[in-house]
Amino acid sequence: MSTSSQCRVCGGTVTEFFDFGRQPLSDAFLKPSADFSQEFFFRLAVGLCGTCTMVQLMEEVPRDRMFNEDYPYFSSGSTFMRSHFESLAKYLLANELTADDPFVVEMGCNDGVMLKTIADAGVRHLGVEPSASVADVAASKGVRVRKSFFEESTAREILAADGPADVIYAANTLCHIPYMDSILDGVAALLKPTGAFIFEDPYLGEIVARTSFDQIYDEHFYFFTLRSVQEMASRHGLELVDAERLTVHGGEVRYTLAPKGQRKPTEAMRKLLAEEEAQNLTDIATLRGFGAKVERNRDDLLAVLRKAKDEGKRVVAYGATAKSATVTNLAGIGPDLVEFVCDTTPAKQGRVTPGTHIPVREPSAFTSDYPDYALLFAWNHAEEIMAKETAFADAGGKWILYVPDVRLV
Ligand code: DWN
Ligand code: SAH
Ligand code: ZN
Repeated sequence: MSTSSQCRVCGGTVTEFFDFGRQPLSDAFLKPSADFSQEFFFRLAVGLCGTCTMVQLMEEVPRDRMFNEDYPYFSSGSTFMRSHFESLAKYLLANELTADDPFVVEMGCNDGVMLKTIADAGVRHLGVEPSASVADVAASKGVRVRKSFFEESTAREILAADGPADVIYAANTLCHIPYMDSILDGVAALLKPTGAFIFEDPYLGEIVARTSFDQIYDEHFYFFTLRSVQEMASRHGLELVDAERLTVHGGEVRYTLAPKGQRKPTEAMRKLLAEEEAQNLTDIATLRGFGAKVERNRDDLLAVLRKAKDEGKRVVAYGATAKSATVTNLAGIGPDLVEFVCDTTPAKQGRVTPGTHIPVREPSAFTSDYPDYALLFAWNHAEEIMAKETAFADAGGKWILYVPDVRLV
Protein backbone atom coordinates (compact mmCIF):
# COMPACT_ATOMS: atom_id res chain seq x y z
CA MET A 1 0.00 0.00 0.00
CA SER A 2 1.49 3.33 -1.04
CA THR A 3 0.81 6.43 1.04
CA SER A 4 2.16 8.93 -1.45
CA SER A 5 1.79 9.47 -5.18
CA GLN A 6 2.60 12.06 -7.81
CA CYS A 7 0.21 14.99 -8.32
CA ARG A 8 -1.68 14.80 -11.62
CA VAL A 9 -1.74 18.60 -11.80
CA CYS A 10 1.79 19.71 -10.89
CA GLY A 11 3.93 16.60 -10.34
CA GLY A 12 4.39 17.35 -6.60
CA THR A 13 4.07 14.78 -3.82
CA VAL A 14 0.56 13.78 -2.78
CA THR A 15 0.22 12.62 0.83
CA GLU A 16 -2.63 10.27 1.60
CA PHE A 17 -5.07 11.26 4.36
CA PHE A 18 -7.87 8.69 4.14
CA ASP A 19 -8.24 5.16 2.80
CA PHE A 20 -11.74 3.87 1.96
CA GLY A 21 -10.33 0.45 1.17
CA ARG A 22 -11.39 -1.89 -1.61
CA GLN A 23 -14.15 -0.31 -3.70
CA PRO A 24 -15.99 -1.24 -6.91
CA LEU A 25 -16.91 0.96 -9.90
CA SER A 26 -19.62 3.14 -8.39
CA ASP A 27 -21.90 3.06 -11.45
CA ALA A 28 -21.41 -0.57 -12.45
CA PHE A 29 -24.78 -2.06 -11.47
CA LEU A 30 -24.56 -5.79 -12.11
CA LYS A 31 -27.11 -8.25 -13.41
CA PRO A 32 -28.02 -10.67 -10.58
CA SER A 33 -26.80 -13.47 -12.87
CA ALA A 34 -23.34 -11.88 -13.34
CA ASP A 35 -20.18 -13.69 -12.28
CA PHE A 36 -19.43 -11.65 -9.14
CA SER A 37 -15.92 -13.09 -8.94
CA GLN A 38 -15.08 -10.98 -12.03
CA GLU A 39 -16.19 -7.69 -10.46
CA PHE A 40 -13.60 -4.90 -10.72
CA PHE A 41 -12.25 -3.37 -7.49
CA PHE A 42 -9.60 -0.76 -6.75
CA ARG A 43 -8.20 0.98 -3.67
CA LEU A 44 -10.07 4.22 -3.05
CA ALA A 45 -7.88 6.63 -1.10
CA VAL A 46 -7.49 10.42 -1.11
CA GLY A 47 -4.49 12.67 -0.62
CA LEU A 48 -3.31 16.29 -0.63
CA CYS A 49 -0.62 17.67 -2.94
CA GLY A 50 1.93 19.50 -0.80
CA THR A 51 2.86 21.78 -3.72
CA CYS A 52 -0.33 22.93 -5.52
CA THR A 53 -2.79 21.88 -2.73
CA MET A 54 -5.00 19.79 -5.04
CA VAL A 55 -6.85 17.02 -3.21
CA GLN A 56 -7.06 13.94 -5.45
CA LEU A 57 -7.43 10.17 -5.55
CA MET A 58 -4.30 8.11 -4.99
CA GLU A 59 -5.26 5.62 -7.73
CA GLU A 60 -6.87 6.25 -11.11
CA VAL A 61 -9.47 3.93 -12.65
CA PRO A 62 -9.14 3.60 -16.48
CA ARG A 63 -11.74 5.94 -18.00
CA ASP A 64 -13.32 3.41 -20.39
CA ARG A 65 -14.26 1.21 -17.46
CA MET A 66 -16.42 4.00 -16.05
CA PHE A 67 -17.71 5.97 -19.04
CA ASN A 68 -19.09 3.79 -21.81
CA GLU A 69 -22.31 2.61 -23.44
CA ASP A 70 -23.55 1.21 -20.10
CA TYR A 71 -23.19 4.45 -18.11
CA PRO A 72 -26.43 4.55 -16.10
CA TYR A 73 -26.59 8.13 -14.72
CA PHE A 74 -29.11 10.28 -16.60
CA SER A 75 -28.91 13.89 -15.42
CA SER A 76 -32.52 14.70 -16.29
CA GLY A 77 -33.76 12.27 -13.59
CA SER A 78 -34.16 15.10 -11.08
CA THR A 79 -36.73 17.87 -11.64
CA PHE A 80 -34.65 20.20 -9.50
CA MET A 81 -31.48 19.59 -11.55
CA ARG A 82 -33.41 20.12 -14.78
CA SER A 83 -34.43 23.59 -13.66
CA HIS A 84 -30.92 24.29 -12.32
CA PHE A 85 -29.40 23.65 -15.77
CA GLU A 86 -32.18 25.46 -17.61
CA SER A 87 -31.44 28.58 -15.52
CA LEU A 88 -27.74 28.27 -16.27
CA ALA A 89 -28.42 27.94 -20.02
CA LYS A 90 -30.59 31.07 -19.90
CA TYR A 91 -27.87 32.92 -18.00
CA LEU A 92 -25.28 31.94 -20.63
CA LEU A 93 -27.59 33.00 -23.48
CA ALA A 94 -28.17 36.41 -21.89
CA ASN A 95 -24.66 37.15 -20.63
CA GLU A 96 -21.96 35.14 -22.40
CA LEU A 97 -23.42 34.13 -25.78
CA THR A 98 -24.15 37.63 -27.03
CA ALA A 99 -21.53 37.91 -29.80
CA ASP A 100 -22.37 37.39 -33.45
CA ASP A 101 -23.06 33.67 -34.07
CA PRO A 102 -21.81 32.51 -30.65
CA PHE A 103 -20.54 28.98 -30.01
CA VAL A 104 -20.67 26.95 -26.78
CA VAL A 105 -19.00 23.61 -26.05
CA GLU A 106 -20.01 21.42 -23.14
CA MET A 107 -17.88 18.55 -21.86
CA GLY A 108 -19.93 15.79 -20.22
CA CYS A 109 -23.26 17.00 -21.61
CA ASN A 110 -24.82 13.69 -20.54
CA ASP A 111 -28.47 13.46 -21.73
CA GLY A 112 -28.54 17.09 -22.87
CA VAL A 113 -30.00 18.46 -19.65
CA MET A 114 -28.27 21.85 -20.21
CA LEU A 115 -27.69 21.99 -23.99
CA LYS A 116 -31.35 21.28 -24.83
CA THR A 117 -32.20 24.89 -23.90
CA ILE A 118 -29.27 26.19 -25.99
CA ALA A 119 -30.30 24.01 -28.95
CA ASP A 120 -33.93 25.22 -28.67
CA ALA A 121 -32.64 28.82 -28.78
CA GLY A 122 -30.93 28.00 -32.10
CA VAL A 123 -27.45 28.79 -30.78
CA ARG A 124 -24.39 26.94 -32.13
CA HIS A 125 -23.24 24.31 -29.67
CA LEU A 126 -21.48 20.98 -29.28
CA GLY A 127 -21.69 18.46 -26.47
CA VAL A 128 -18.68 16.20 -25.98
CA GLU A 129 -19.84 13.03 -24.24
CA PRO A 130 -18.08 9.63 -24.25
CA SER A 131 -20.92 7.58 -22.72
CA ALA A 132 -23.13 6.46 -25.61
CA SER A 133 -26.07 5.57 -23.33
CA VAL A 134 -26.58 9.21 -22.38
CA ALA A 135 -25.12 10.86 -25.52
CA ASP A 136 -27.77 9.12 -27.64
CA VAL A 137 -30.52 10.58 -25.47
CA ALA A 138 -29.03 14.08 -25.88
CA ALA A 139 -28.94 13.61 -29.67
CA SER A 140 -32.58 12.50 -29.65
CA LYS A 141 -33.48 15.87 -28.07
CA GLY A 142 -31.88 17.79 -30.95
CA VAL A 143 -28.56 18.41 -29.22
CA ARG A 144 -25.43 18.20 -31.38
CA VAL A 145 -23.15 15.63 -29.73
CA ARG A 146 -19.71 14.28 -30.40
CA LYS A 147 -19.31 10.86 -28.79
CA SER A 148 -15.79 11.09 -27.39
CA PHE A 149 -13.74 12.08 -24.38
CA PHE A 150 -12.78 15.75 -24.27
CA GLU A 151 -8.99 16.17 -24.28
CA GLU A 152 -6.48 18.38 -26.08
CA SER A 153 -6.74 16.59 -29.43
CA THR A 154 -10.56 16.80 -29.31
CA ALA A 155 -10.36 20.53 -28.60
CA ARG A 156 -8.05 21.11 -31.55
CA GLU A 157 -10.33 19.15 -33.88
CA ILE A 158 -13.34 21.16 -32.73
CA LEU A 159 -11.40 24.40 -33.25
CA ALA A 160 -10.52 23.37 -36.82
CA ALA A 161 -14.09 22.35 -37.65
CA ASP A 162 -16.22 24.92 -35.78
CA GLY A 163 -13.91 27.77 -34.82
CA PRO A 164 -13.22 29.14 -31.34
CA ALA A 165 -15.72 28.93 -28.47
CA ASP A 166 -17.27 31.79 -26.52
CA VAL A 167 -18.01 29.45 -23.63
CA ILE A 168 -16.71 26.05 -22.60
CA TYR A 169 -18.86 24.58 -19.86
CA ALA A 170 -18.65 21.48 -17.67
CA ALA A 171 -20.88 20.42 -14.76
CA ASN A 172 -19.80 17.56 -12.53
CA THR A 173 -17.33 16.52 -15.21
CA LEU A 174 -14.00 18.35 -14.82
CA CYS A 175 -13.50 16.72 -11.40
CA HIS A 176 -13.88 13.35 -13.19
CA ILE A 177 -10.86 13.91 -15.44
CA PRO A 178 -7.37 13.09 -14.10
CA TYR A 179 -5.52 14.24 -17.28
CA MET A 180 -5.79 17.93 -16.44
CA ASP A 181 -2.84 19.20 -18.54
CA SER A 182 -4.47 17.88 -21.68
CA ILE A 183 -7.86 19.36 -20.74
CA LEU A 184 -6.57 22.84 -19.89
CA ASP A 185 -4.27 23.03 -22.92
CA GLY A 186 -7.31 22.09 -24.99
CA VAL A 187 -9.48 24.70 -23.29
CA ALA A 188 -6.81 27.40 -23.72
CA ALA A 189 -6.57 26.56 -27.45
CA LEU A 190 -10.31 26.41 -28.10
CA LEU A 191 -11.44 29.44 -26.12
CA LYS A 192 -11.76 32.92 -27.68
CA PRO A 193 -9.62 35.57 -25.88
CA THR A 194 -12.91 37.06 -24.64
CA GLY A 195 -14.34 33.66 -23.74
CA ALA A 196 -14.94 31.89 -20.45
CA PHE A 197 -14.40 28.36 -19.16
CA ILE A 198 -17.17 27.78 -16.61
CA PHE A 199 -17.36 24.63 -14.52
CA GLU A 200 -19.13 23.47 -11.36
CA ASP A 201 -18.13 20.60 -9.13
CA PRO A 202 -18.46 19.41 -5.50
CA TYR A 203 -16.54 21.80 -3.24
CA LEU A 204 -13.90 20.41 -0.88
CA GLY A 205 -14.80 23.08 1.67
CA GLU A 206 -18.34 21.72 1.80
CA ILE A 207 -17.26 18.06 1.81
CA VAL A 208 -15.08 18.74 4.85
CA ALA A 209 -17.57 21.04 6.61
CA ARG A 210 -20.46 18.58 6.19
CA THR A 211 -18.52 15.28 6.21
CA SER A 212 -20.13 14.43 2.86
CA PHE A 213 -17.56 11.69 2.39
CA ASP A 214 -19.57 9.78 -0.20
CA GLN A 215 -18.68 12.48 -2.76
CA ILE A 216 -15.41 10.53 -2.87
CA TYR A 217 -15.65 7.61 -5.33
CA ASP A 218 -13.97 6.35 -8.53
CA GLU A 219 -15.51 8.96 -10.87
CA HIS A 220 -14.61 11.93 -8.65
CA PHE A 221 -10.86 12.21 -9.05
CA TYR A 222 -10.34 15.85 -7.93
CA PHE A 223 -11.83 17.80 -5.02
CA PHE A 224 -11.42 21.44 -5.95
CA THR A 225 -10.90 24.55 -3.88
CA LEU A 226 -10.52 28.10 -5.19
CA ARG A 227 -6.85 27.93 -4.24
CA SER A 228 -6.13 24.67 -6.09
CA VAL A 229 -8.13 25.84 -9.11
CA GLN A 230 -6.10 29.07 -9.19
CA GLU A 231 -2.88 27.06 -9.14
CA MET A 232 -3.94 24.68 -11.93
CA ALA A 233 -5.35 27.49 -14.11
CA SER A 234 -2.19 29.57 -13.92
CA ARG A 235 -0.15 26.67 -15.30
CA HIS A 236 -2.09 26.97 -18.58
CA GLY A 237 -2.35 30.72 -19.17
CA LEU A 238 -5.76 30.87 -17.51
CA GLU A 239 -6.96 32.77 -14.45
CA LEU A 240 -9.74 32.27 -11.91
CA VAL A 241 -11.96 35.37 -12.25
CA ASP A 242 -15.18 34.36 -10.51
CA ALA A 243 -16.51 31.78 -8.06
CA GLU A 244 -20.01 31.23 -6.80
CA ARG A 245 -21.35 28.75 -4.25
CA LEU A 246 -24.17 26.47 -5.38
CA THR A 247 -26.43 24.36 -3.17
CA VAL A 248 -26.91 21.50 -5.67
CA HIS A 249 -25.38 18.05 -5.05
CA GLY A 250 -24.74 18.89 -1.42
CA GLY A 251 -22.68 22.05 -2.06
CA GLU A 252 -20.65 22.98 -5.10
CA VAL A 253 -18.74 25.93 -6.49
CA ARG A 254 -19.16 27.31 -10.01
CA TYR A 255 -15.77 28.58 -11.20
CA THR A 256 -15.10 30.93 -14.13
CA LEU A 257 -11.68 30.88 -15.77
CA ALA A 258 -10.61 33.32 -18.46
CA PRO A 259 -7.40 33.80 -20.46
CA LYS A 260 -4.94 35.63 -18.16
CA GLY A 261 -5.50 39.39 -17.96
CA GLN A 262 -8.77 39.41 -19.93
CA ARG A 263 -11.31 39.75 -17.08
CA LYS A 264 -11.16 41.45 -13.71
CA PRO A 265 -11.50 39.01 -10.76
CA THR A 266 -14.76 39.65 -8.90
CA GLU A 267 -15.19 40.77 -5.32
CA ALA A 268 -17.32 37.64 -4.68
CA MET A 269 -14.36 35.47 -5.69
CA ARG A 270 -11.98 37.29 -3.33
CA LYS A 271 -14.47 36.99 -0.47
CA LEU A 272 -14.90 33.22 -0.97
CA LEU A 273 -11.13 32.81 -1.19
CA ALA A 274 -10.70 34.55 2.16
CA GLU A 275 -13.40 32.33 3.73
CA GLU A 276 -11.68 29.29 2.33
CA GLU A 277 -8.31 30.27 3.77
CA ALA A 278 -9.86 30.41 7.23
CA GLN A 279 -10.98 26.77 6.87
CA ASN A 280 -7.35 25.51 6.60
CA LEU A 281 -8.17 23.08 3.79
CA THR A 282 -4.53 22.98 2.72
CA ASP A 283 -3.53 21.65 6.14
CA ILE A 284 -3.25 17.85 6.26
CA ALA A 285 -4.39 17.93 9.93
CA THR A 286 -7.78 19.37 8.84
CA LEU A 287 -8.14 16.56 6.32
CA ARG A 288 -7.10 13.87 8.83
CA GLY A 289 -9.76 15.28 11.16
CA PHE A 290 -12.28 14.82 8.35
CA GLY A 291 -11.15 11.17 8.09
CA ALA A 292 -11.84 10.62 11.79
CA LYS A 293 -15.38 11.98 11.30
CA VAL A 294 -15.92 9.62 8.37
CA GLU A 295 -15.12 6.67 10.62
CA ARG A 296 -17.53 7.94 13.25
CA ASN A 297 -20.34 8.36 10.68
CA ARG A 298 -19.71 4.87 9.35
CA ASP A 299 -19.86 3.35 12.86
CA ASP A 300 -22.99 5.33 13.80
CA LEU A 301 -24.77 4.30 10.60
CA LEU A 302 -23.93 0.63 11.12
CA ALA A 303 -25.19 0.83 14.71
CA VAL A 304 -28.55 2.28 13.55
CA LEU A 305 -28.95 -0.39 10.86
CA ARG A 306 -28.01 -3.26 13.20
CA LYS A 307 -30.41 -2.01 15.86
CA ALA A 308 -33.22 -1.83 13.31
CA LYS A 309 -32.46 -5.38 12.24
CA ASP A 310 -32.36 -6.63 15.83
CA GLU A 311 -35.76 -5.02 16.43
CA GLY A 312 -37.17 -6.75 13.34
CA LYS A 313 -37.74 -3.46 11.45
CA ARG A 314 -37.69 -3.22 7.64
CA VAL A 315 -35.04 -0.96 6.10
CA VAL A 316 -35.06 0.04 2.44
CA ALA A 317 -32.73 2.52 0.71
CA TYR A 318 -33.80 5.38 -1.58
CA GLY A 319 -31.75 6.35 -4.67
CA ALA A 320 -29.15 3.98 -6.13
CA THR A 321 -26.57 6.76 -6.30
CA ALA A 322 -22.97 6.37 -7.41
CA LYS A 323 -22.04 8.00 -4.09
CA SER A 324 -23.66 5.25 -2.06
CA ALA A 325 -21.10 2.70 -3.28
CA THR A 326 -18.58 4.41 -1.01
CA VAL A 327 -20.91 4.18 1.99
CA THR A 328 -22.07 0.60 1.51
CA ASN A 329 -18.62 -0.76 0.67
CA LEU A 330 -16.89 1.17 3.45
CA ALA A 331 -19.39 0.02 6.07
CA GLY A 332 -20.16 -3.43 4.65
CA ILE A 333 -23.87 -2.72 4.15
CA GLY A 334 -25.42 -5.49 2.08
CA PRO A 335 -28.86 -7.12 1.58
CA ASP A 336 -28.74 -8.43 5.18
CA LEU A 337 -29.16 -4.86 6.45
CA VAL A 338 -30.97 -3.18 3.53
CA GLU A 339 -33.73 -5.11 1.77
CA PHE A 340 -33.52 -3.23 -1.55
CA VAL A 341 -32.78 0.21 -3.04
CA CYS A 342 -35.52 1.92 -5.03
CA ASP A 343 -34.57 4.10 -8.00
CA THR A 344 -36.37 5.72 -10.94
CA THR A 345 -33.64 4.80 -13.47
CA PRO A 346 -34.69 1.87 -15.71
CA ALA A 347 -31.00 1.04 -16.41
CA LYS A 348 -30.43 0.41 -12.68
CA GLN A 349 -33.67 -1.46 -11.90
CA GLY A 350 -33.45 -5.26 -11.78
CA ARG A 351 -29.70 -5.02 -11.15
CA VAL A 352 -27.72 -5.16 -7.91
CA THR A 353 -25.54 -2.45 -6.38
CA PRO A 354 -21.77 -2.49 -6.99
CA GLY A 355 -19.73 -4.49 -4.50
CA THR A 356 -22.46 -5.05 -1.93
CA HIS A 357 -25.12 -6.50 -4.27
CA ILE A 358 -28.28 -4.99 -2.83
CA PRO A 359 -31.17 -5.42 -5.32
CA VAL A 360 -32.35 -2.25 -7.11
CA ARG A 361 -36.10 -2.01 -7.59
CA GLU A 362 -38.56 0.47 -9.00
CA PRO A 363 -40.13 3.17 -6.81
CA SER A 364 -43.43 1.26 -6.67
CA ALA A 365 -41.68 -1.40 -4.55
CA PHE A 366 -41.27 1.35 -1.96
CA THR A 367 -44.68 3.03 -2.22
CA SER A 368 -46.71 -0.20 -2.32
CA ASP A 369 -45.37 -1.47 1.01
CA TYR A 370 -43.67 1.22 3.10
CA PRO A 371 -40.75 0.04 5.24
CA ASP A 372 -40.08 1.31 8.78
CA TYR A 373 -36.95 3.13 7.66
CA ALA A 374 -35.70 4.58 4.37
CA LEU A 375 -31.95 5.12 4.13
CA LEU A 376 -31.62 8.20 1.92
CA PHE A 377 -28.69 7.55 -0.40
CA ALA A 378 -29.83 10.47 -2.62
CA TRP A 379 -29.51 12.88 0.35
CA ASN A 380 -28.52 15.68 -2.05
CA HIS A 381 -32.07 15.52 -3.46
CA ALA A 382 -33.69 15.36 0.01
CA GLU A 383 -35.98 18.34 -0.57
CA GLU A 384 -37.34 17.03 -3.90
CA ILE A 385 -37.71 13.45 -2.62
CA MET A 386 -39.25 14.22 0.77
CA ALA A 387 -41.75 16.54 -0.92
CA LYS A 388 -43.04 13.74 -3.14
CA GLU A 389 -42.87 11.01 -0.48
CA THR A 390 -44.87 12.70 2.29
CA ALA A 391 -47.14 9.62 2.50
CA PHE A 392 -44.17 7.59 3.78
CA ALA A 393 -43.68 9.94 6.73
CA ASP A 394 -47.45 10.13 7.24
CA ALA A 395 -47.48 6.32 7.52
CA GLY A 396 -44.94 6.61 10.37
CA GLY A 397 -41.81 5.94 8.29
CA LYS A 398 -38.49 7.56 9.20
CA TRP A 399 -35.67 8.69 6.93
CA ILE A 400 -32.14 7.69 7.90
CA LEU A 401 -29.58 10.37 6.97
CA TYR A 402 -25.80 10.15 7.38
CA VAL A 403 -24.67 13.61 6.13
CA PRO A 404 -23.54 15.67 8.01
CA ASP A 405 -24.14 13.09 10.76
CA VAL A 406 -26.27 10.04 11.32
CA ARG A 407 -29.84 10.85 12.36
CA LEU A 408 -33.48 9.87 11.89
CA VAL A 409 -36.04 12.39 10.59
O1 DWN B 1 -20.98 13.51 -10.48
C1 DWN B 1 -21.87 12.76 -10.78
C2 DWN B 1 -23.26 13.14 -10.45
C3 DWN B 1 -23.66 14.42 -11.12
O2 DWN B 1 -24.17 12.14 -10.81
C4 DWN B 1 -21.64 11.45 -11.46
N1 DWN B 1 -20.30 11.02 -11.21
C5 DWN B 1 -22.60 10.35 -11.11
C6 DWN B 1 -23.87 10.81 -10.47
O3 DWN B 1 -23.74 10.68 -9.06
P1 DWN B 1 -24.95 10.11 -8.16
O4 DWN B 1 -25.44 8.86 -8.75
O5 DWN B 1 -24.46 10.08 -6.77
O6 DWN B 1 -26.00 11.31 -8.41
P2 DWN B 1 -27.41 11.65 -7.84
O7 DWN B 1 -27.96 12.78 -8.62
O8 DWN B 1 -27.40 11.85 -6.38
O9 DWN B 1 -28.27 10.33 -8.15
C7 DWN B 1 -29.61 10.25 -7.79
C8 DWN B 1 -30.13 8.85 -8.03
O10 DWN B 1 -31.39 8.74 -7.38
C9 DWN B 1 -30.35 8.54 -9.50
O11 DWN B 1 -30.10 7.15 -9.73
C10 DWN B 1 -31.83 8.83 -9.70
C11 DWN B 1 -32.41 8.49 -8.34
N2 DWN B 1 -33.57 9.29 -7.97
C12 DWN B 1 -34.75 8.65 -7.62
O12 DWN B 1 -34.82 7.41 -7.63
N3 DWN B 1 -35.83 9.41 -7.28
C13 DWN B 1 -33.47 10.65 -7.93
C14 DWN B 1 -34.55 11.43 -7.60
C15 DWN B 1 -34.44 12.93 -7.57
C16 DWN B 1 -35.79 10.77 -7.26
O13 DWN B 1 -36.79 11.42 -6.95
N1 SAH C 1 -23.10 17.34 -16.71
C1 SAH C 1 -23.98 16.31 -16.19
C2 SAH C 1 -23.32 14.93 -16.15
C3 SAH C 1 -22.41 14.63 -14.99
S1 SAH C 1 -21.90 12.92 -14.96
C4 SAH C 1 -24.52 16.70 -14.85
O1 SAH C 1 -23.97 17.60 -14.20
O2 SAH C 1 -25.48 16.08 -14.41
C5 SAH C 1 -20.26 13.05 -15.66
C6 SAH C 1 -20.28 12.95 -17.18
O3 SAH C 1 -18.96 13.21 -17.67
C7 SAH C 1 -20.66 11.58 -17.71
O4 SAH C 1 -21.76 11.71 -18.58
C8 SAH C 1 -19.39 11.09 -18.40
O5 SAH C 1 -19.64 10.24 -19.50
C9 SAH C 1 -18.72 12.39 -18.79
N2 SAH C 1 -17.26 12.38 -19.00
C10 SAH C 1 -16.31 11.69 -18.34
N3 SAH C 1 -15.09 11.97 -18.82
C11 SAH C 1 -15.26 12.89 -19.82
C12 SAH C 1 -14.37 13.57 -20.72
N4 SAH C 1 -13.05 13.39 -20.70
N5 SAH C 1 -14.91 14.42 -21.62
C13 SAH C 1 -16.25 14.63 -21.66
N6 SAH C 1 -17.12 14.02 -20.84
C14 SAH C 1 -16.64 13.16 -19.93
ZN1 ZN D 1 0.06 19.38 -7.18
